[in-house]
Amino acid sequence: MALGERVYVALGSNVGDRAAHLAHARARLARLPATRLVRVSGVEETAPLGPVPQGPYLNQMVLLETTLEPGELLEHLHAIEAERGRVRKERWGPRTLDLDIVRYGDRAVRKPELTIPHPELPQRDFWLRELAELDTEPSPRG
Ligand code: A4P
Ligand code: MG
Repeated sequence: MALGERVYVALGSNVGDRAAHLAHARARLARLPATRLVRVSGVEETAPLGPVPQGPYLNQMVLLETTLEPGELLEHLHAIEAERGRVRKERWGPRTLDLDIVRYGDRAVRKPELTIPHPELPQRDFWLRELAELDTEPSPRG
């Protein structure tokens, strides 16, 4: 049974044990209140985007179903980032864990602290690939 909105959350890490940061995020997202972790994309290593010199990222996207409001979900995402020691220094700089809301059902949000759909979506090939992967029905067994 569908539970709330279909929400796509992007995971990114380029500092420390990147795979462990993503695994922590997946485990925590699966345990959020009023939320179900529906599917996860493959993990992909990507060259860093943007003006700041930094190491390569591991990126992944997950599909959630949730009845949380976007602002509530964002608070949970910030808490999970903080658990991995995320420090906000420069925009687009290196980070242990970044959790971005890419899409939230069909909703559009334009607030200073939250823009949905994420404005970088059309520019990020790996996000578009991961979205397509999550939207492809798993092939039937056999
Ligand atoms: N915020 C606004 N909209 C959203 C949203 N849809 N989801 C606000 C999540 N947060 C959103 O973010 C700054 C503020 O954005 C948050 O407090 C939230 O209220 P931040 O995480 O502190 O800073 P940031 O991540 O540096 O900025 P931003 O604009 O989120 O950048 P991105 O898009 O996260 O880009 N290269 C590769 N290969 N892979 C990456 O994943 N990521 C970035 C950061 C740069 N280069 C990368 C990657
Ligand atoms: Mg971010």
